Amino acid sequence: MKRLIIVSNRLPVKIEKNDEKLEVIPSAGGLATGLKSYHKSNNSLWIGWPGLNAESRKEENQITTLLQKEACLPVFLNENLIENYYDGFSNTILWPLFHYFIEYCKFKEDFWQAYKKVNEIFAEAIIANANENDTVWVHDYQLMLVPEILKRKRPDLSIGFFLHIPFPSYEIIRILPWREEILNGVLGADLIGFHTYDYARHFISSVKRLLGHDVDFNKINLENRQIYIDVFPMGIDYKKFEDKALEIQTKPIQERSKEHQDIDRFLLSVPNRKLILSIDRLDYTKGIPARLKAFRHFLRNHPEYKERVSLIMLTVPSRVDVKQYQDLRSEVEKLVGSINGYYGTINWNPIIYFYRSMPFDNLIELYSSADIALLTPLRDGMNLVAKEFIASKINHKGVLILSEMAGASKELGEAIAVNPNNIGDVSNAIYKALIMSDEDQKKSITAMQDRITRYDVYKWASDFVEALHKTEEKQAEYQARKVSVSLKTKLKDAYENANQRVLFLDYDGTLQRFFDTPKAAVPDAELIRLLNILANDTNNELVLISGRDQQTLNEWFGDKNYTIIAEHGAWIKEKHANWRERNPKKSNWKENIRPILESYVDRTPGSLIEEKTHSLVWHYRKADIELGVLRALELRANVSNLISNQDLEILEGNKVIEIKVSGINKGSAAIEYLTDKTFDFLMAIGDDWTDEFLFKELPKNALTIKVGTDKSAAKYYVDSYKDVRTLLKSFIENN
Ligand code: GDG
Repeated sequence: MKRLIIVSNRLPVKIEKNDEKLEVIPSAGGLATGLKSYHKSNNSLWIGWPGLNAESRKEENQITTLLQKEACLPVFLNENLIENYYDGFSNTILWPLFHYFIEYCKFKEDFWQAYKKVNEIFAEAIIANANENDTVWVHDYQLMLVPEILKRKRPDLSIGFFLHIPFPSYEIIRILPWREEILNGVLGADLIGFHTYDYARHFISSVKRLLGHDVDFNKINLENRQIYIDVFPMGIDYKKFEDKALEIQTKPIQERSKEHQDIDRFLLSVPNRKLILSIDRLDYTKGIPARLKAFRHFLRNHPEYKERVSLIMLTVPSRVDVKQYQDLRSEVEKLVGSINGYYGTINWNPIIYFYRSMPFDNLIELYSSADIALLTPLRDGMNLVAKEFIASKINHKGVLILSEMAGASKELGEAIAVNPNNIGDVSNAIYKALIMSDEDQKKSITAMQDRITRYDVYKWASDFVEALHKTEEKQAEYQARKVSVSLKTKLKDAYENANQRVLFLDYDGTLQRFFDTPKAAVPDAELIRLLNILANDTNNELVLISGRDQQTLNEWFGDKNYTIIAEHGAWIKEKHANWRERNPKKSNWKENIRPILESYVDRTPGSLIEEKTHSLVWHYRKADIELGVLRALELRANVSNLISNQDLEILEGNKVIEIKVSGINKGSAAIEYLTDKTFDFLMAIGDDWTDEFLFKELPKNALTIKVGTDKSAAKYYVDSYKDVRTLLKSFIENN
């Protein structure tokens, strides 16, 4: 049976050594808390670092045995690797960069080497434990190279990757010295998931710009595979929070925990006292100093709230060995001290500060008792605390103030959204939250609860895994139609057994690779030799059928004994005959369209116009890819208005927009060519959608082959022009 293997830097539990005794303790952090519940109920295996450096082989074995009970498998890393891979590359390069804290990045080669090494170690551990066709789900920024290593070594595995932190804009990722390696690493996956559309769009844009891959909406077309990109906003274990909140609230007062009773007493000691809560790891991305300054601004501007409102701030120690985190702690503690010192009274501390983590029950007590959650990260992949606060509000009272820089803000539209950098804005939001009516609180809390209860962590995880299986099916369908070794033999047999063969071959992208400018794609000697041998066989008719202009094709192949169909069928030169225009039509339509295309050339650096007898073509292969696509859309809309009453049409090819006289296409040209001819072997090969006319119009028994991974009417697929050449070569080789 197929099994799911979850892979992340940390396991959902960590091993600690207390008094020489090994103990299993739940891990903190968003990924671990979120996915743990799904893992438990799905019979999966979780591979990750156990959080402790084993001192001996014996200890490693003990840890492995302890973790087996949790369906976990440890990856052991030594101290030096952890320092360079985790503290180093992951947390002083990728983490700050992806959260737009460029000034915190330290680009060090040693870090990179360790990151590569650890990713290899993880991949090896997966390979050693994965059965054939298992599903592997790799998590987060520490393991971005793992998908590529796995795909290379174990192509049978179905691989998903999910990034829990933001994916930054192209302008940021391009700074990274190892940007191509990181992107290629992730592209080993079959499905890549992000929390929000913005992150997905940044990723796609970086892949297009830095690697030059073709992207078709949310699908990246590599030469031999398709990779899907999608958005899966991570949810929480809603029921767990709701049930615990219910249990806590219905507990008789005397049975409540000491902490809970303290909170109750604190709130009751002053009439209408309010509690604001913030919970985060102590991390510079969470915007803690700015939040404190905003609270100070609020206290200054609203003295009427003296002794009536307190901010409980739980900051959980994190990455304590990294200097920026140590500096941040000092800054936060200084600010807390100065605010309490200035505004506090004998009976009241405006800020109640904790620097530690708390047991789950205490966390829920805080969530349920707080009137307001103030969550103001400067950047945050999602922010699960926001969702947990909402889920714990079983009495529908409470207000969420949420940074618009947190991924969660996309789903929690009813929260008070703030720009965390705008201290006045946050201070106003606090006031607004304090005076919000019960009715309004209920309305927004209920709306948010409805949403996050539906898309909880189980739904999130099962949606991802299901989408990954669907990708597998799509890949399988593509692979099934791919010209395999056995199919190649069948095609060769059919070729050899036939006496009257017709081969329709497109040129660019089919027989030849793409170049920056169309003129540069001159046929090489090897190709000419191959085509000549095919054409010289008296049983063959070789038809070059291309969108290219007639002059160039004539220059390149005019003296050969091939039939040439140029400009998508506007011109034909049958073997040994002269060129003939198929659908002569004279008009001055170009004079109206050319200036428009010229304006696009002016505004889109790198693009150019090509003129053919019956068409004008705008090429944007060399332009900035995103601008090119945008302009192509614009141009299409512009021109379609203009040509609506004329006998013209727009064709969109591979990085080209062609405006041409209508009714002329490769399909009709091929059919006309075949009239009165007999044949017992018909093959057509092409790469873009102008070739689809050909695939659709040819008789049913034609062997149609598409180059590339796009959806096609062709019967079979090959990956690239190289495979086309290999296939054709196999026809003329004697075995
Ligand atoms: C990363 C991304 C993304 C916190 N303090 C205690 C405690 N927690 C739990 C919370 C929550 C989790 O830790 C924190 O999750 P976040 O999502 O807020 O933040 P990160 O750890 O930075 O997580 C983040 C997440 O991955 C998931 O994709 O949302 O953007 O940065 O579950 O409840 N739990 C306990 N005691 C504490 O003191 N028991």
